[in-house]
Amino acid sequence: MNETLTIALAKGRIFKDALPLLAHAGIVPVDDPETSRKLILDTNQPNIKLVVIRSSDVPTYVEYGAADVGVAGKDVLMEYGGDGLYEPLDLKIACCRLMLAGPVAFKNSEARMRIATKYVATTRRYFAAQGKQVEIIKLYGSMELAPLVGLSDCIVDVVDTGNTLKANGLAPLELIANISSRLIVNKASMKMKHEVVHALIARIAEAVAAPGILPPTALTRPCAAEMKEQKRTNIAKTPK
Ligand code: PRT
Ligand code: MG
Repeated sequence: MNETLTIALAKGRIFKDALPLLAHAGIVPVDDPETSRKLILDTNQPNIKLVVIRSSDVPTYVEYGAADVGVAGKDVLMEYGGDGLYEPLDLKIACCRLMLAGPVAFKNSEARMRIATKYVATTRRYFAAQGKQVEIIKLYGSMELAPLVGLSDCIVDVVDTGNTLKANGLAPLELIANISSRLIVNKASMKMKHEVVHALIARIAEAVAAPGILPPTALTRPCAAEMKEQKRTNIAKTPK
């Protein structure tokens, strides 16, 4: 099996959490992306390379075939949209919740709400489905600052422990989606590199299901099954 395979990953939490899954599939990077300046990392397998890119760029690389396979947060995939990718596997890593959040005393009145977020398309879809008109302000980071300086009423962002919200006097208001990272596959690679891609998916699926391979944090975070059913009323009461 000599086909080459390129896997796109973001450094940081996704890379860290994906490492044990890749290791189970026999793939170990030779370089550490946190210390290396290389953007294409060799692995112990000569035909498998890792490209380390911004997490929001992962779907683009995979859809256009610059990478065969990638790992991306469901938040990023929801925002990216379209059906240009296969998403065969929930990796249950980098779990968090996509939430509407706002000042602790915020009351959602009839007035048109102003929301700061980097998830513009997802936010628009979420409120459109409720028949609500909102004003959306696109930001690229530090969303939590926006309500504090009067830029917006609320924010839509991913929340993990809730500590960042709390530290800024904000509270979770509505759960938009439970988020975990997904394995995504280029459509042509799924056909043309069938054997190697399917073997990889199978090994990684095995690792996700096996006890003791995912780091404990990935399992104890809120994408664990019990949180999936949690209603938004509970969420508002549970800063965690
Ligand atoms: O940081 P950069 O702009 O380069 O890109 P990125 O933010 O997309 O990358 P990264 O590595 O920060 O996140 C990659 C993916 O991890 C996201 O797409 C999510 O699917 C997932 N993830 C899981 C998170 C978090 N948990 C998380 N807590 N992504 C971001 N955060 C941030 C959040 O934006 C907020 O600022 O952490 C802060 C909140 O954390 P708590 O623990 O205080 O609630
Ligand atoms: Mg980040």
